[in-house]
Amino acid sequence: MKKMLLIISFLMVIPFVASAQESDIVVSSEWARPILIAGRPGGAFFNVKNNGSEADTLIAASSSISPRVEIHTHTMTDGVMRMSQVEGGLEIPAGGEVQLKPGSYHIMMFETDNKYAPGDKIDLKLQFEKAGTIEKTVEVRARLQN
Ligand SMILES: [Cu+2]
Repeated sequence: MKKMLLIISFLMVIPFVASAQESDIVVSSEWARPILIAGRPGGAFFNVKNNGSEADTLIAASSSISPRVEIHTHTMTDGVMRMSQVEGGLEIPAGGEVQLKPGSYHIMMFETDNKYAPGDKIDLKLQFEKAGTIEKTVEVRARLQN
């Protein structure tokens, strides 16, 4: 019985340590588009709020479902909408918020390992210049829900 209590108290220490490193960057409303065919690129979206007094930058993203994850934006070139990687990362201004959404900034996961339907979960690791790595479990949805 004593041994059991010791194990439980150890387990309770872990979440406490994790929350001690609370950052100024808050990622919310995360979701991803369904991936109908394995190997096809998938898109992930979320809001990033910066509660700090200094700007931060989303410099990289990764996921276990993809060997290549990029931060993208849409730009209009000669009347044609194109996607391209955000150069130098995506800046989140001090006290500001940036929305990643369809037709705008988004996370693109290439060479996906499987197909993903609504209700499935995708892990996403977001690396910020100052806030460090923020891990999210992103739910696959048919469309954006407000
Ligand atoms: Cu893209």
